[in-house]
Amino acid sequence: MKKMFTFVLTMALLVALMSTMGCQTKEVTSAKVYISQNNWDKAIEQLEQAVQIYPNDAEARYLLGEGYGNKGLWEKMNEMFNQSTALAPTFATQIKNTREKYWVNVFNQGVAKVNAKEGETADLEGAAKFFSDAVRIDPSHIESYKNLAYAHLRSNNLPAAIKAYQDYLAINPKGYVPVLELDNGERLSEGPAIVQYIADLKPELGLAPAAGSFERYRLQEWLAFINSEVHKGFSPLFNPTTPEETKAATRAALAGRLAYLAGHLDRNEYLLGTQFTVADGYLYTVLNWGQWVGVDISQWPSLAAFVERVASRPSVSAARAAEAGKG
Ligand SMILES: N[C@@H](CCC(=O)N[C@@H](CS)C(=O)NCC(=O)O)C(=O)O
Repeated sequence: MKKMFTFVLTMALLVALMSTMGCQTKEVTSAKVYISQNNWDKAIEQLEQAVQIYPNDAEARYLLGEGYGNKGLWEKMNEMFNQSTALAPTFATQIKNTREKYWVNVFNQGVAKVNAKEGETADLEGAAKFFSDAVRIDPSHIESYKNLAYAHLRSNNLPAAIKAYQDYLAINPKGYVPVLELDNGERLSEGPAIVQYIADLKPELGLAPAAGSFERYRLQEWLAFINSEVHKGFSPLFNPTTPEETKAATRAALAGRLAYLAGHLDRNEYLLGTQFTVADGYLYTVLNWGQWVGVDISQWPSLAAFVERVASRPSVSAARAAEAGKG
């Protein structure tokens, strides 16, 4: 009886140990070695065997999804990712990050094809191919549809442009970015609402003053100003159909708003004083647009200094690196 008890206890301990140590099959172990050597063909071979032999191995399905992504097999990638998360949530964060990594990479390649260098012509069909891959990687990413519609439109493929635009409107009927989709499927649009939502997820960081405080209304005052006066002040300059005369008037109106901001930033480090908030992040983003549309920010030294100040924040350089696909 005592012997039996010792045996059961040993087995129970082994099982507990294996689950904490992450018991790994030999196929997954060799796949990881191949991955570290960047030999995805061999890794996929091992992982395909692993999912056959151990259909409930969430890690094998996650890694196989990554392998398929590496080969540009986006549907198979998503199938594996979905199966992995259905089995266990263990790899959910890695899956999210991997999908984002592939999306950023493919989306940026599409953008590079649209934005041809001086003397080159844009490769719009190549761009459309990248943007439709971006849609396949993550159908919830609204920017892919918008850019896909644009690439098709510029290459005069009207039916494809309309289809992409309809898909885009299905996500945000307002027809513009940004839209934030939450894990529960709820969608939130309008930049000022989105950034406040994000700030309130981590109130301890002080990215927005507490809701209900007077300072919170100051923040909203700035967000409204940036949104309707500065952000939307730039919009006609991005539109290739805007006549030059209108563009000149737009730049003049915008200069007035920027001069007002420069006066405030002559006296303050950040919009709300000394504390960096989401309004500064938003302002930094829109001020960066100047270089693309002929608005020279350096004519307002305090604005140029503000841009430098925000850019040198470690979280900002990390975000920019991630956006460029280097994070
Ligand atoms: N009020 C919106 C404005 C967003 C907006 O203007 N987005 C631009 C990109 S920066 C856009 O998607 N424009 C496309 C369009 O208006 O068709 C917000 O705050 O989110």
